[in-house]
This record gives sequence, structure tokens and C-alpha cells, in this order.
Amino acid sequence: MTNPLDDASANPFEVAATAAKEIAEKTGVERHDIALTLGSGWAKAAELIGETTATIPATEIPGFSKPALEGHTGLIRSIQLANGKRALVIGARTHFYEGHGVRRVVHSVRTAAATGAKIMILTNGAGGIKEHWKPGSPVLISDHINLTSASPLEGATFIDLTDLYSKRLRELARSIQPDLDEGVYCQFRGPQYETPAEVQMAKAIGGHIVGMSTALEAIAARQSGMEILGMSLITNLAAGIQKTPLSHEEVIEAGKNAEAVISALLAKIVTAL
Ligand code: 8IG
Repeated sequence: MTNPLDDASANPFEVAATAAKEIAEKTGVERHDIALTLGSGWAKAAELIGETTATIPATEIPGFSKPALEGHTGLIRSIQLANGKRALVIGARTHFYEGHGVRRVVHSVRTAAATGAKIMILTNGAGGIKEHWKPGSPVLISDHINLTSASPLEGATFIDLTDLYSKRLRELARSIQPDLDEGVYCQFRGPQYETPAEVQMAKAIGGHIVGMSTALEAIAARQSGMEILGMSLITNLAAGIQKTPLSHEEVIEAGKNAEAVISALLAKIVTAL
């Protein structure tokens, strides 16, 4: 199946609207209130936030790509929360390093907005720069530095990014877990992890978390008018901060070990929204 977003003349917002319509039909849910993108380590939250009423393989929805990574299940779920709200859970993320362009990277966020979602929760697995952070700890994203040289905005679209990662939502998260630390997320293009020198650069310019997603998605979410909560699972200390080489297996392992705890935390936050 060809991806409609690969047609350069397509309007990405129209593709997102079509995708949202398809989700409404397939889930039987006209509007969703909240959307979540679950990154590495966060998948279990889908089971904890409420009752899943529909599950759709993302590839059945226009504009979505096949998952490139194991651990990214590629499913879209509609969940009914205990408070009656509806959550759309996106278990499929397209990363910028896959090379399919930014439109594909942010399509899930634009689709979430088109389903009616007013709050976008973006989660990821990432490297930590603060030395006292322990692998397996969740942290809040307070702001970001976009080091991809890319943007989801096209043309002269000047959008304010003050309070991009909602202070209100960070405070709400801290009302549930008061010791949650926060930091500035630096999105690198990847897929290689950083060199120790690049990590020192990120630190020098004010970064605390290094990753390969989220910043571009947050920009698109803001463009679509959503309020954003960003959370990283620190699966490893960034290169050179930790004394041993980074391994993808280690990262997956840390995610698995932390999954139950951080998923329960996220479920509590969602319930409090
Ligand atoms: I998980 O150390 C995970 N994702 N860029 N650096 C970057 N992305 C990551 C890292 C990391 N760990």
C-alpha cells in the first residue's frame, strides 16, 4: 500500500482528517479527548489506563507506516477511562531517522488532533545527562532543543513555543509523584547514539535528556493546538556520562524492568486529567 503522505502535493492535514475519520469508523468512537504516544518502556500503560474498546493495526489507517522497531507494537487503541473520557493510544511511532520525512513523523500527532484530542502525551525512552539519574527513572520534559535541523512546519508558519510542555500538566504529574525530576530534551537525528563530545555539547547548551523523537512531534502538537505532556524514561545515562558503552539490548532491558512502575504512574496521571 502506498502512503498518501509520500505524494508531495498531498495536504498533510487532509490526510490526518481522513485518518481520524477512519479511526472514528473503526473504533465506533466519534471523538477522543486525550492521545498518548507510548515509546520504549511505556507500552504497558495502555492496559492500565482503562478498558480497551477497539484495537487497530496502524497500517490500516491512511498515512501510518509499518513499525521499524521491535518493541513498537504498531497498534492504535481506543480506551474508555473510568471518568468517561476517551483516550487514543498510539503504539506506532515513525522516527525521523527512518528517512521518510517529517510529515510521516508527525502524522500520528496530527491524526490525534483531528480525532478531537486536546491533550497529547508524548513518551519516550532516552539517555540522561544528569549524573544522579538512575536508569529506569521517569522524568518530565520541561522544554526541548531541536537538533534535527528539521521542522514539521511548512512555509512561513511562525508558532510560539513558550510553555510547549505544559506547566499545568507537569504540576499535575508532580501532584501524583512529587519527586519527579524534569529536564530539557535534546532531539538528535540518530540513529547512532551520540558521541561523548556531542553529549557534552548538549549539556553545555542546556540539555539534560538526549533522544531521537518527541521534539518534532511536540511542535506539530502545538501547531494543532493541543496541550502537551512529555515524559522520558531514562533507560541509560548518555554516552560518556555512563562509563560503559551503550547497547540497544541494555536499553530494552532497562525499559522492560521499569515498565510496570512507570506505566502505573502514567495511568494515574491520565486518570487525574
Ligand atoms: I532509549 O542515549 C535511548 N534513546 N539520542 N541517546 C539518544 N537516544 C536514546 C538514548 C541515548 N537512549
